[in-house]
Amino acid sequence: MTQSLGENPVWWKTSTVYQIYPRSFADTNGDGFGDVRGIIDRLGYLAHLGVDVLWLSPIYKSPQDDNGYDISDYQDIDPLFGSLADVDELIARAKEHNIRIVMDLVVNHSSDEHPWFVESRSSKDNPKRDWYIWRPAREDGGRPNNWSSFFSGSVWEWDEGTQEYFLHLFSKKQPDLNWENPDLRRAVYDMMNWWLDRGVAGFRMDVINLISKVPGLPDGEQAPGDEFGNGFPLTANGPRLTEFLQEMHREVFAHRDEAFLTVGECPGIRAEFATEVTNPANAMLDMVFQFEHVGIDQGNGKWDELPFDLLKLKSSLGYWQTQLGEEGWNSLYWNNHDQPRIVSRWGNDAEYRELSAKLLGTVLHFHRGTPYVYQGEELGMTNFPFTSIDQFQDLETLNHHREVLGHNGDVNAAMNGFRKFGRDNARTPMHWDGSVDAGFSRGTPWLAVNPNHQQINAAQQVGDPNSVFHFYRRLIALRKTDRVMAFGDFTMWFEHDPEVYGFTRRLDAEGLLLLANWSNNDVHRTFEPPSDSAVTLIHNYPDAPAIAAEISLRPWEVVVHRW
Ligand code: TEU
Ligand code: CA
Repeated sequence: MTQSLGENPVWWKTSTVYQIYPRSFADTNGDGFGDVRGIIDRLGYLAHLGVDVLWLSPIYKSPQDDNGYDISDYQDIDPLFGSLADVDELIARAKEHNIRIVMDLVVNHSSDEHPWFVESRSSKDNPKRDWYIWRPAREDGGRPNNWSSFFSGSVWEWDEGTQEYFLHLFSKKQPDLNWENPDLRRAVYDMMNWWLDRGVAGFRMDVINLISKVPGLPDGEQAPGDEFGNGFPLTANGPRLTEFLQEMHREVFAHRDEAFLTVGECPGIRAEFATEVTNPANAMLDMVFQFEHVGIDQGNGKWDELPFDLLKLKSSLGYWQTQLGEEGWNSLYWNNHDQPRIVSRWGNDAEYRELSAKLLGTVLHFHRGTPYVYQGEELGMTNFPFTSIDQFQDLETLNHHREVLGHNGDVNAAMNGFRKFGRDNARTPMHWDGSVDAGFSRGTPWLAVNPNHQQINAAQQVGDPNSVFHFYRRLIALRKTDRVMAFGDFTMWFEHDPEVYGFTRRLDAEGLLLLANWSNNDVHRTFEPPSDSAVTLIHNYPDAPAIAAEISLRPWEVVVHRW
C-alpha cells in the first residue's frame, strides 16, 4: 500500500485518484474501443506517474446507450472491454504496483435491458414491478408529472405492455431504480459486497444523491412558456438520502477491517450538507463530487456560456475548503468524462498551454482533499476542435441538438455550447504517442483523435523532465510526503484579486503559501510574507521568483513557498 505519513488516519487522504474512461484509454484488439487489457498494459505508465487509485468508468455489460452508464448486468464485464478474468488480473497486477482499483457504481438507474427491468415491465404484478418507478397516466391522459430529463424531453416513458409510465431522469434506456423498495436495496448491497470480496477498493457512486425522490413525485416549478417543469429540487438530496447512505455503509463497509474509498457524485449538493455526508462520524461517504465550481461559467443551463471569473472560482472553492474544514473531506477535480478539458476551459491552451496546465494542477493539488486526475489531464490535453454536429456522439449533446432544432432554436448558439461544454471533449482517445491515432488503436477509433496529438502525447512527455507529466508526477509525490499539503488547514489570500489565486495551508508551526498568476499578463503584488524562513517548494518557470514582500509573477506563473 502507499507509503503514507505517520498521522495519516486513512490511506486515501494522501492518495491521488486517476480516472480512466476505458472506452478511450487504450485499445489492444483493434476494434477501436479501449479495453481492460489496455489498462493492464499501461500500469507501468500509471505507476510512473505515481497515482495510487484507478477509478474505472463503467465496464459492465451494457447496451452502451450512455457509454456504459446504462448497466444490464452489474456482475459481468461487457465483451467490448474484456472479461471478469481480465478485471481480476487488473486488480492483481495493479496491486503489484501499490495501485488500488475503484469501480463506478451506477445504481440510481439501470439499463432497460437489465433482467430486473425486463421482469418489472413484464406485468403489473411481477415481484420486481416495484423495483422501478411506475405510474399510471393522469386522469387527462397526461404524464404523471412535468419533470424534464437531464437528456432532454420528459422523464416519463409510456409502456404499451402494462399501460403505465416509468421514470427515467436520464435517457429512456436508463429507468430509475426504486430505492423505496427494500428488496432492491438488498440486491444492490449484495452486488457491492460481491465486488469488494473480489478485491476492489471502493466505489465512485453515480448521481447517488438522486436515489431518494420526494414522495408523490409532485410537479416541479414551471416557467411560463416552458414545456417542462424543474424536477431537480424534488430528486436531489431527498428525504431518505442519509438513511439510505447509512444503511449502505452498515450493510457493505462497516463490518470490514480495511478502509475503502467511497466518493458520491452529488449534483446540486451544498457544502453544509456535504460536511454532514463526509463526516466519518455519520458513516455515509468519504467524499463527494460537488458541482458548484464547475457551474460558474454556465448561465441559464449547461450550454449557456458565461465568461470565466476567478473571483467566483475562489469564492466557491474557498467556501468548500473552510466549510468542510476538519469535519468533512473534499474531493478535488477540474476534469472528468462529463466536463470539458480544463486547460481549454479556464487555462490558455494556445500560447501558454503547458504553463497554464501546470498552474491549474498545482492550484488544485495544494487544496485540502483528495485530488482526481482525469486521463490526459497529466499531459495538458485540450478540447477537440469540433466544427460540425456530425462529429459528436454523446446522447446528451445530440438530444439537446434535436430539441433545439425541434423548437426552431438558435443552432449556432447551441453549437458554441457543444464546442465549449460537450462531454465528447473529454472522451477523445488518450494520446500515447505522435503516431497515427496517437497509439490508441490499430483500428478506427470510435471517436476521432485530437489532431494535436503529435504535439501533446505521453511518449514525448515521459522523456521530458520539464513536461506537464513530470509536473503532475511531482505534485502526486509531494502529497504522500508533505504533511502540510495533506493535512494543513486552508486560508484564502487575495480574495478580491481578479488575477491572483493565493492561499496558505498551515499545520502546527509549518506552512505553505501558494501564489498563482491566473492571467496572460505580468502582475506585481506586495504582501506580508507569512514566514521569514520559507523556501521555494515548487514553481513552473525555470527560475523561481525571490521570496519577498514584493513579488512579480509572469503569465500563468505559480510558486509555492514552504516553511
Ligand atoms: O452524470 C450525472 C450528471 O450530473 C451529469 O449528467 C452532468 O449533470 C452532466 O453530464 C453535466 O454536463 C453521471 C455520469 O457521470 C454521466 O456520465 C452519466 O451520463 C449520468 O450520470 C447518467 O448515469
Ligand atoms: Ca478494444
